[in-house]
Amino acid sequence: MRTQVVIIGSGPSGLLLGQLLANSGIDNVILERVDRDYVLGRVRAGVLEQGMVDLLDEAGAGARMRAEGLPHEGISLAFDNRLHRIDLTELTGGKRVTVYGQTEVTHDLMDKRAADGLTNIYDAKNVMPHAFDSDAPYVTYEKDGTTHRIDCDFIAGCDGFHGVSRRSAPEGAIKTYERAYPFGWLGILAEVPPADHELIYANHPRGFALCSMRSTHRSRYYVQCPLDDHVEGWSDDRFWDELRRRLPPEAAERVVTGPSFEKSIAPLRSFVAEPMRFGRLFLVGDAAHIVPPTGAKGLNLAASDVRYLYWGLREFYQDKSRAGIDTYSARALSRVWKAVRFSWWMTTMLHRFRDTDDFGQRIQEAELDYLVHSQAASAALAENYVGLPY
Ligand code: RFL
Ligand code: PHB
Repeated sequence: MRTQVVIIGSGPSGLLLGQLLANSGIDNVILERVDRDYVLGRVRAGVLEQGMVDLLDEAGAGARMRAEGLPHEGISLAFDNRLHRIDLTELTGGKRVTVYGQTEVTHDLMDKRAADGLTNIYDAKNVMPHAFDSDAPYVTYEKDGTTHRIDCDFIAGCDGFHGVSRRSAPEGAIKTYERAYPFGWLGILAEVPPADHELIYANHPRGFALCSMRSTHRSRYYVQCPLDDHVEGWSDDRFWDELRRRLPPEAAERVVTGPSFEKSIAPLRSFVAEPMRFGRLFLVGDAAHIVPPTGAKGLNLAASDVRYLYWGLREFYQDKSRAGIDTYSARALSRVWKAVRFSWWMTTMLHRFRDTDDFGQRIQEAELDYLVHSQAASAALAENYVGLPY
């Protein structure tokens, strides 16, 4: 088989890139290690920057998001037993974010791809990129006991943090930067109305908590927990008790409890691989970088990578110019590092660290106090939260 671009991974990065390329007449095939339902079973991001919203529209997959997504004009920081609202829209001259689950984004993109008759090969095992340092790269994979080969012009590694693409980069050509955090997030989904109409990020002596949502009747909540905790140790009752203890009374009394239908623990990590291009292989999204979820940036960074690569490949095919693909890595990384910094800062400011002494504690409190009372500091948070320009 031959195509122009082989995309490894059918998460949001791969699906969005594939759709934008196909809309521009650039042929592509997506290879995915697991099946469609497994991909759709992952519960992850919930907050979309305007750039991501615009890209979904441009891909032709934005209709349901427009109808069902919740526009949010602010967030609250909770500390010192009360809520402090940050007016994102006022502080950024009219910008806002959209609350719409990653599962729904993925669903919409998969439906669009299927409706357009584009090729998505699920259950592709042992996917392997080859010869990407030449002008004739190809990808091999196994399916139903047979090895297949796809020849192509380019390979897009959209296969997440544990994928094969980054591991295929020549040793010595790649440099990685990493920070692991000494705690995780325990998250639940429940069919109950959210505690507030906007998100609440809480700093509390017992640990961080986040009140989020998927719709007006479905809530997503998180609490900071030790990394070695197991979900089996967290009954729903224990979760709701812990959540309410970490929220100020005005929010805690509005928490509606109910049975959870998803519960998982995620580790927190900052990670960047440089560069994001190796000859004709490009790394996109989580394959190249991970941020802790505190800033809601992971999926949105995947979207900005996709946009830069899509522009670059379009220029290559339509204008016969290599300028876009040659600058892809530098442009993407410049935006990535700013989001890495923001997510690290939000994480540091909002969580309890085991080794924080009294001094560190006071600094955290002073930072939060300054943040909500200084227009300049609030504006800097808002500018980053709604998303820096592409
Ligand atoms: P994905 O979603 O991991 O998709 C990669 C796909 O590649 C497949 N794959 C392979 N396919 C073929 N061969 C192989 N060898 C393969 N290896 C892997 C996988 O099966 C998968 O289908 O990466 P992508 O597309 O780059 O998307 C990135 C986002 O998923 C991620 O950044 C966000 O979910 C991060 N994130 C958040 N981001 C936000 O922007 N806002 C948020 O509010 C937000 N909240 C979160 C989050 C991530 C979380 N977790 C669990 C990590 C909350 C949480 C709890
Ligand atoms: C979510 O709704 O899953 C969510 C929202 C905001 C974050 C992280 C996760 O910062």
